[in-house]
Formats: sequence, structure tokens, C-alpha cells
Amino acid sequence: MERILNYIGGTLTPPSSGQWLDDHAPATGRVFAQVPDSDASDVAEAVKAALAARPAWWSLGVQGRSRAMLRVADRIERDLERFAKAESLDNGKPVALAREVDIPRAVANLRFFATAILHQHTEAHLTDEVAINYTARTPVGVAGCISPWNLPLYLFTWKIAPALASGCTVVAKPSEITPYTAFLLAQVCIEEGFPPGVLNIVHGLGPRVGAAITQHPDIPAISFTGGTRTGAEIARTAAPMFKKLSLELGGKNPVLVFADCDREEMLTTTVRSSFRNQGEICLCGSRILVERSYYAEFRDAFVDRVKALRVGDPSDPGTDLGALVSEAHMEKVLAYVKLAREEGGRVLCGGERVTLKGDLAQGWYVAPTVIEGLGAHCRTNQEEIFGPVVTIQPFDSEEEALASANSTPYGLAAVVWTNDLKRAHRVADGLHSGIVWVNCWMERDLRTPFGGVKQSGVGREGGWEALKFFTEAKNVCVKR
Ligand code: TXE
Repeated sequence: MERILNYIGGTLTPPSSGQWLDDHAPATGRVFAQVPDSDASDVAEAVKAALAARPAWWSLGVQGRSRAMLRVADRIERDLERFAKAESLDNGKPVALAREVDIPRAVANLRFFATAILHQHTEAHLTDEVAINYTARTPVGVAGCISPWNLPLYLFTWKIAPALASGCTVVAKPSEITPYTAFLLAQVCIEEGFPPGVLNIVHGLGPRVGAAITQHPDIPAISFTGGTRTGAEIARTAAPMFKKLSLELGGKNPVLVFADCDREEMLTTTVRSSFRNQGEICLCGSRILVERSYYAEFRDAFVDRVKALRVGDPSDPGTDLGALVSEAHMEKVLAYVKLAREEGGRVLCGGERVTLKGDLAQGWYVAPTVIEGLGAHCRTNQEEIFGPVVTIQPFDSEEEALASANSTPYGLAAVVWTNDLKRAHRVADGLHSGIVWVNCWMERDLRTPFGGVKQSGVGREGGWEALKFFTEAKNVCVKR
């Protein structure tokens, strides 16, 4: 049984406790590796290594840091197949999706920040004839990065890349449910000569290792992506310590479909925005609101396409949906389908566990599910399900659509389908969310601010904000 190891001070090490956790393959439900059950003492070792590595990493300068990060990015790209298979094995997603999205996006994250740092500007102001005010930015120190299981390497690099580029050293914890690609990344760092102690990876449970990172007095900034409840827990710990916080949390994203949209393009994209990665993306559209005059036609066409989606072996190129990430998460998603029925919803397709044959019979598969007949304020339409389950409902006016879209505690992303340009701008203005896509979904430009409002998080990451997040700005005023 393969043992995943921590990466501390440039070496692969077992947990000081000598205890291990099981790493399951969602496709089969079987344990395929063991994960360090690390604790605060491992985090303390990692922080020590990160502190020791800081001066040399900073003195490398932007060119040196950029080169070191680009070497790692290039090696991941060369090993794309190995990383894609590992990601799929660990998360349950189709290998094709990991190959097409997760791993290339992880490479893009590293490259974006490794090059952005070469062009980052700072400010200087001539204050009348009196003085010059300039802003000096320095890294906050050791950055704490905690990432989730849905896009394991993609979101792990999304956090560590801006921190490293800014000159911080890092103590990072991937999800204990999907630790494998972070372990492969650690091996690549060693083989590519990435400076020891600059990136440290401590595997283990959230309340034990994640909490130790959050609590550590020598980690002044925490960047987290995960559930809203966990985000609140982290904020409770970090706030009285006056730590910088970036929290990317849950979402319950609306998709507004007006009758005048390009229907073929909308249908193709809306199937993707509903069920991509088994619906386990915080940006997925899980509430589809359709102009009443088009609703019946939309419902029949959409359900036909959803029924044609193939739930199957993640290693099969023809698979559209793989397994959900854990048995507990599968049960949670199925419980929400049961709740939807109790709240009066009609399940138009899916709604049940899918049992495959042979080796995959114990895997955690759920059929893509479409539910209609629910109002905006029921729990099914208010709470994040984070699985292959969407609701559809008609609306009679723009005002009604916006009221419904904005009715949840979340405000991460929204999608608008219309060919009326004025309406597109008007509705985008009216949506209370961090991101609005018009006639598209998941078109990402890493220079833009990223993140949500309300319970979807605080501390917009993305592009220049992320680089600034990991630095402190000092204003120096010099009399002329
Ligand atoms: O996330 P958790 P989970 C949502 C989604 C999902 C729910 C819970 O609804 O069902 O969150 O998912 C670490 N202190 N999203 O359980 O628990 C944990 O070890 C410090 C949306 O996977 O938030 C892991 O590394 N760290 C999200 C990370 O936090 C703690 C993507 C996320 O775990 C901790 C994933 C603690 N007390 C889930 N407890 C998105 N926005 O993309 C846990 N962790």
C-alpha cells in the first residue's frame, strides 16, 4: 500500500505521530493509499523550515522565483498524464476532465503568477512640491494555504502560486480526501531542485492540521477554499490574531435563461455548467431559472440531454460523470434529493445511486438529477448540495428572476443567457454575486478579481489581488 508523505524542509517525511489515514479511490470505494495523520508538531516543523527558507527565497528576486516556479510548471506539464490519472484516482472525476482541465489549469496557475510577478508595479506619488510618497511591498512571511477536494491540484496551486511568487514561503494542507497530486507535486519539487523549505506540505485532518496552521502565531496570512462552515471556523480563530484572511467558500449559483438566447449554445453549456466534475465545482450553476414562454421546451430538451450523459468508469474516455468524492458526500447529495421530494419537487431524471459492474460496483456514483416544482425559498434551493443535482423553475419577469437569483445566503457566480445586450448589462448589474458570465460559463481570465460575496467568501483572490494579498504595503514619504 503506497504511503503518501509530508514534504517538510525539502524532504519527504512520515507523520511524527506514526499514525495514518486511508485514502479511498471513489471509483471503486477501495483504499489505495495511506495519508499522514499529522498534527501540530508536524506543522511546527514545517513553519520552522519555512521561516528558515524565507531570506534566500526573497533574495532570489522576482526573476529567480519566477524561474524556479516555471521549472516546476514545465515538469507538471511534461508529466500531465501521470498527474491526470492520479487526480482521477483520488477524486473520482473522469481522467479526460483532469487531463483537459485540472492539470492544465494547475500549470497555468503556476505560470500566471510566476510571470505576473515580473510585471507587478508599485505606486509613487509626487505630493505637490513637498514630498514623494512611494509604496514598498514586502511578503507577509509564511503563508498558510488550505485547499479542498473538488479540484485538488488546481485549487492547491491557486493558493500556493501567488504566495510563492510574492516571496512568501508556504505551509500548505491539501484535503485529506484527495492528497495524492500534492504528493506528486512534492516529488517534482525535489527532482526539479525547488529550494527546500520554500514549499512545505503537511497532510492530515482539517480540525487537526488545518486548525494548527490557522492557529500558528508565525503564519500571518491564511488562504482557504472550502465549505462556508469551515471558513467561519477559520475566521473565528484567525480574526483575534489579526491575520490576513482569504476565504473562498460555497455557492448556490443561478442560471438565468431568457427566451431570446441562442438555445443550442445555451443547452450545451448549461448541461456542462450543471454537471461538470459531478457538479462538485463551487462555480456550477445549480438553480436554472427560465423565462416562462420557453420553460416547457427548455425542460424537455434539457432533460433529454441530461439523460444521455454517461455515468461510468472515470478511466473510460466516454464517461461524462465519474464518482462522487466520498461515501459521506454521496449520502449527503442523495439526502438532498430525498429532501427535494419532501419539499414537493418532481424528479424529472436521475435522483438515485448508480451501481456499476465488477470492480466499480462499490463506487460512489449518482445519476445526474433534474428537479422541478420547487419555490426559491425551500432548503433545496437555498443550501449548497455540491453534487450532480439542479433545480429548474420558470419566471415571468426580470424582477422575479433577480429576486429568486439573489435569494440565497451565497453570492459567488451567476450565468445570464440572452441576446438582448441592454438586458444582459441590466441583469448583470442586478445580480448580487462576485462573477457574472453572459452567454458563457467558466471563461476565466486570471487577471480578474475572483471570489464571492455574502457567505461565498471574503478577500477577493485572483490576479493582482492575490499577489497583493500575500504582501504588506508600506508607505514611505520622503520630503523633497
Ligand atoms: O470542505 P471542508 P469539505 C463545500 C461543499 C462541500 C462542503 C464541505 O458544499 O460539501 O464545502 O466540503 C480543511 N480548520 N465546498 O468537507 O471541510 C479540510 O481538511 C482548518 C466548496 O471538503 O471545508 C480541507 O483541506 N482547516 C468548496 C479544507 O479545509 C479545516 C470546495 C476543505 O474542507 C478545518 C470544497 C478546520 N477546522 C467544498 N476543517 C469551493 N468553494 O470550491 C476542515 N479543514
